[in-house]
Amino acid sequence: MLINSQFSCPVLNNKLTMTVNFFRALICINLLQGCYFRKDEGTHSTVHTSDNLGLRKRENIHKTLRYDRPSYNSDQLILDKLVEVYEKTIKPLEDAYNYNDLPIRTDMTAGQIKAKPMVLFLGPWSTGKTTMINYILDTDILRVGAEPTTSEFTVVNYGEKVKNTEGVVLISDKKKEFFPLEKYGQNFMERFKGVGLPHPLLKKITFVDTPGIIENRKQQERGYPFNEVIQWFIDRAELLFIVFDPTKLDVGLELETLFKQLKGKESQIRLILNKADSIASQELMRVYGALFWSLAPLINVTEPPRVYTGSFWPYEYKSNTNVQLFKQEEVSLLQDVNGIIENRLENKIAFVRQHAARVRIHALLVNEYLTKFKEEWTFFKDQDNVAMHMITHPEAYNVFRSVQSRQGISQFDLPDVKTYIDFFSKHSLLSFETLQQQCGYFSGCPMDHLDEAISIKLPALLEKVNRIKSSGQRDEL
Ligand SMILES: Nc1nc2c(ncn2[C@@H]2O[C@H](COP(=O)(O)OP(=O)(O)OP(=O)(O)O)[C@@H](O)[C@H]2O)c(=O)[nH]1
Ligand SMILES: [Mg+2]
Repeated sequence: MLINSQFSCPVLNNKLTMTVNFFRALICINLLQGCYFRKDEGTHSTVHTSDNLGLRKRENIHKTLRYDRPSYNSDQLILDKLVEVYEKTIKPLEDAYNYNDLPIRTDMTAGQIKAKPMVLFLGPWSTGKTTMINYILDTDILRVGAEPTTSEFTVVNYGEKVKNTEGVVLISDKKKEFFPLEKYGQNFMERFKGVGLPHPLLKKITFVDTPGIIENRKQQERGYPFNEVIQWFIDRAELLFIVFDPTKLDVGLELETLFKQLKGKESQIRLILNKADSIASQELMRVYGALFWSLAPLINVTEPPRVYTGSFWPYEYKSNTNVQLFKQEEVSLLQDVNGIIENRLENKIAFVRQHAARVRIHALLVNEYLTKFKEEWTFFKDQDNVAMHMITHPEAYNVFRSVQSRQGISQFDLPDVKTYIDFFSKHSLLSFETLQQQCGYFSGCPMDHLDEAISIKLPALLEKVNRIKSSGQRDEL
């Protein structure tokens, strides 16, 4: 790698020869500045500005992110246990009621449970999403540019050396987290890729870069279901950075669609007002207000999302700007990244529990349709007609209301009628068994197992995580 790469270190700004690079590497290591490899100039679009700014120091990043954090044996055991709970108590009902064929979300696999936490970068085009990933990882391997640049969903993962991987390869391993993306077809596969980098942070976390949103272009024109793919990543990401450029805040229909898709993930969203040193402080305040004003109707929570203001690229801050604030904001943002590494197990347990609750609602609903069908159908009525009427008019049979009142489920957690019209067009209502029919003398009832997982097993696992963490007795791997 040394032969093809130019070594770049933030503390030393000039281009030097290979020999000199070797010494720079030593100096960098000594200074604990952490130096990673930049590809040769010319093989990527450069991000140098006409201002010819120098490179900034990276102590903040290194100090905050603590790359030397160990991995623990007990973490692996907890994840194994979580997979076991999923496979024994949730999956049987998923399979019995074809949960994965619901038009709304979310598939789950052992690979996803064991996957590293994911940080997803979203937002309008050319706001600096890719530059930000390059900056955090001290590389310039990902292509950036002033025009719409990223056209692929790009997974940035750990690799012993710099390596590009095609989407088909990422998707082909059934045991890995990206396998379910196969369903989005060949066109998407061509717009999906992986980049491996030898950066220690990537042993703990995965970054996913996304194509920027372009307001005057319909996302459908991309040749694959862009919004569904985005939703897949949104559902799985532990942290979502939505990046804005203060010089071009255009909040239009496409961004509005994106915010609708973020429903339920509000606590994991961070808005980033990037390139903040490219405008004067007073103007920045105005833009900050405008951003909130435009986004307020799109975000349905009482607590406003956290906005980070800064300039997340490797060049020095412009003079006469609020450098101190930007540096503090950068530390806070990196602490959020730290947080999802620290809370990986808790988040995974919550993710599986939320999934279990959705599978439960689905199973209860299908069971309710079936029960009502059995009450309604008599020998003299046509089965298909009765089923069809029930599916298209569930309100006439109190299907949703019964589930809601008997099971204490919030109205907002119930899918809509249309979802089930779609679902039953794929699977005949009469092809399913009721929950009761699935109970076995020795094996018990699948719904009881699921309830036990939600109310006992998963909370117990969470408690165990807290106990292990607070005891401080964790075996390093
Ligand atoms: N002044 C300034 N410019 C930046 C900053 N970050 C990125 N840029 C520039 O903004 C342009 C777009 O950067 P990208 O990283 O390609 O933006 P992106 O959001 O990934 O764009 P798409 O992939 O098209 O969605 C490039 O010319 C960058 O050099 C920053 O913090 N300050
Ligand atoms: Mg990009």
